[in-house]
Parts: sequence; C-alpha cells; structure tokens
Amino acid sequence: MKIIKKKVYVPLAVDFLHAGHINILKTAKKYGDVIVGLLSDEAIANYKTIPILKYKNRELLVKNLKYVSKVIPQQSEDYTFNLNKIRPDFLVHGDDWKYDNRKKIRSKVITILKKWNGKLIEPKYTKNISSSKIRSKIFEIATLPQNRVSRLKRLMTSKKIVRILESHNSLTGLIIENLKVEKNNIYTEFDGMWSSSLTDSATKGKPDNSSLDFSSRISSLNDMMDVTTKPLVFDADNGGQLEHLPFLIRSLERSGVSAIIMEDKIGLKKNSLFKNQSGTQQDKPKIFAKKIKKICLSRQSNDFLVIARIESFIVGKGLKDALSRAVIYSKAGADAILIHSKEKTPAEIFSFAKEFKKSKYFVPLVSVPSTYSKVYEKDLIRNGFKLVIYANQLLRAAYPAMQNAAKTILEKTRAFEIDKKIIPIKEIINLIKND
Ligand code: SPV
Ligand code: MG
Repeated sequence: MKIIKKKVYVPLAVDFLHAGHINILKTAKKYGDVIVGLLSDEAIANYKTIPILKYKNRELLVKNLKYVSKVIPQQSEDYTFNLNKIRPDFLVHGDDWKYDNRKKIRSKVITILKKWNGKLIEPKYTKNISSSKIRSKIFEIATLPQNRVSRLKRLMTSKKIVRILESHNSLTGLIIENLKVEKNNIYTEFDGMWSSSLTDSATKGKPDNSSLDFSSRISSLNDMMDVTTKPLVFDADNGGQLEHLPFLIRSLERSGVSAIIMEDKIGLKKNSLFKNQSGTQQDKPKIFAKKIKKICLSRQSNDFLVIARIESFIVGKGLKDALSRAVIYSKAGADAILIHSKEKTPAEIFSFAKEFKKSKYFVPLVSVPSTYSKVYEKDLIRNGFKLVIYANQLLRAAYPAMQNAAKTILEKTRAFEIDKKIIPIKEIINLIKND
C-alpha cells in the first residue's frame, strides 16, 4: 500500500542561510514532505529590497538541503495562488509575522488553509543570530563587482520603478545605502546611486564641461563603492572618443558599476539645464549609435546596461527627432532610453513615451525630474518609465547648509550660535561605523 505523505508548505526568501531557516525546515519535516515556496525577486520587491543573491542561486542553496523535497517559486507576496495549487496539509512559518506588518497576509493564509482543513504551524522565531557577522558577510558578497553590476538589471525587472539618487561622495553614498522610510507599513528606500557629472565636478570646484576626466570620476565613485552595496549608474557625458570606450567600460565593470548613461551631444560639453543652449550640438544619430554598439561589444557582462540619453528636447528639436533617435539607439543595442527635458512639466517626455511605446523597438525609459520636480513616481510608472534619477538634490541641500554655518561663525565671531543647528560630533562619529 502506498503511503501518501502529508504536504508541508514553507515560504522562504533565503538570501543567506542561517540557523533560523534550518530550525523552520527541521520542524516542517516532522509533519511531512517539505515544499519550499521560494519568494521571487518580484515578490520580495513589494515589501523590501531584492535579495543579494539571484533567484537561481537561492534556489540552489535551498534545493540541496536534506529537509527539502521540492522548491517552487512563489511569485507574489500573496500566498493564494501557490496554496490553491498545492493544497498543503500544513504551512510552517516563524511566529514573527503575528506581530509585524504581515498580520493581514497571515490571516488570509489561515482562511485559505481552512478550505481543506490545512493547519498553520508557527515555530518560535529564532533570535540572536549574530546579525553583525551576517551583515559583514552580506557586505562582502554584495560588493563583489559581479553581484553589484547585475543588481540594477534585476531591480528593473522586479520593481515598478527603480529610484536612484545623486551621490557625490562616500557620505552621500551612505545616506542612500541606509535610509529607509516607512509609510503605510511599506518600507521605501533608494535603490542606488547616480554618479553625476554635474555634482561630482561641482564638489571639486570645477564646471560641468568634462574638465574632470574619467580617471577622477572613477576615483570618486570607487570611494563610494568602498562603503556601499547598492548599484551605481555612471553619467559618462557623451562617452568621449569611440576608440577609448572599451577601456572606460572595462574600468567601470571592474569597479562594479551597473550602467553607463551616455548623451548624444558633441563638442565642448555644457550642462543640459542651462537656459542658453546656443553652441550645443547633438551628435548624428548613426555616429552615436556606433558608440552604443561599441559598448555592447566591449562589455563583459550583458547585465551591465547601456542607457542612451536623448537631448533633442534640450536643444529645441521636437518629438519627431527624439523618436527617430530612440529607434536608432534601441536598434544599436541600448538597454534603456533617457529622454531628457528641462521643462517645468513632464508633458513632453510623456508625449514621447506614449509614441515610443507603440514601437517594436521600445525599451524601458529613464527620467531625470530636476525641473519638472512636481511629478510623482506613480505618474512616471503609468507613463512607461522604469528608472527615475534624482540627479542633484543632495548637493543642493548640503551647500546652503554649509554656507550658512560658515557665515554664522564669521558674523558671530564664535561657533556657539551654529552649534544648535548642526549635529553633535558624536553623531558624526557614530555615522561611520568601523566594525
Ligand atoms: C548630471 O547630473 O550631471 C546630469 C543631469 O547629467 S543634468 O544636470 O540634467 O544634465
Ligand atoms: Mg551630467
């Protein structure tokens, strides 16, 4: 007689394996055959940032554990689909979800299980796993260039919109790395850093006209890479000489950069937000396309993204020019298109998106809402944008604060008055952990 074993469903994310996972799986095994519902990047992106390890690697870890019979993907944070498909006799989950923002999901699971008399087993959550050891291990894994490079592409395929903020030094990199804001039980954070030619140059007291060469730009970004794990998008101006591009790409990939953004301009560079763009010249689309192709051929990994930035609206050309360029750049291999604008509203970039969406050469769109800053991310998403770059806000915030501190000391001939408006030294020391 064939004994039908009970089915036990265990949902897991498993970015790195620890004793808590083993405790859960060991308990689950006592009830029958363990089927792990491994949360996909998309499922996890709904409530926190995606794991460091790719799905395939996480699957490999879990599949080879002796307590596990089978691993299937759980594509959403909601359990309904998998539970109805498997109809497990038991579901095992740590009891921590009783107390946090997953309460609602938990009660829905209980209701579904009731349909076939399934039971929820909740072992006590394993505390006191050495989180600092785990944190430093994660840091090591996450900062390996091959893991960091691919992270942006993974974020773009698993999130509705990827949110990037300008970073001009290690300290701003740390803000982007660590800041989390909770709203309606959902944690939001920045997904990565923008190495801006404008703010990197300004920080070094130089104009945004490529006077900072690529070696200085790479040295600045390496400082940020030393202390962060999140992906970085590199502003390469017009990319420089076609023949030099392979060397630039090699250096960027070696540093762990995830994407290059290259603008279709030639001649002495002028920042696109300047009102007067006389003298600014756009490159011929076919010539610029050659640069895109060159990068595609020279990159080591297809996870390193080439983003073509169209300046048609900046130089006063219209939608037609922008659209024809978008098709040419996409055919040449661009993974995404940044359609730049210095208007006060997103109307022109939205009309571009609407038309470009109809093309079979459509690729994800990138927005830099510096002048049309009233736009909400939800509107960008609705219009087909996948990446938003807040390109200069941290430097703009820091500069007046520092200017004011300096001015106050001069005016008062002492530092006491400004003391109340600036953070204590202790906080600066704590900010930089050295464990
Ligand atoms: C930058 O931040 O350097 C950019 C965006 O390229 S913009 O300043 O709008 O040109
Ligand atoms: Mg720039």
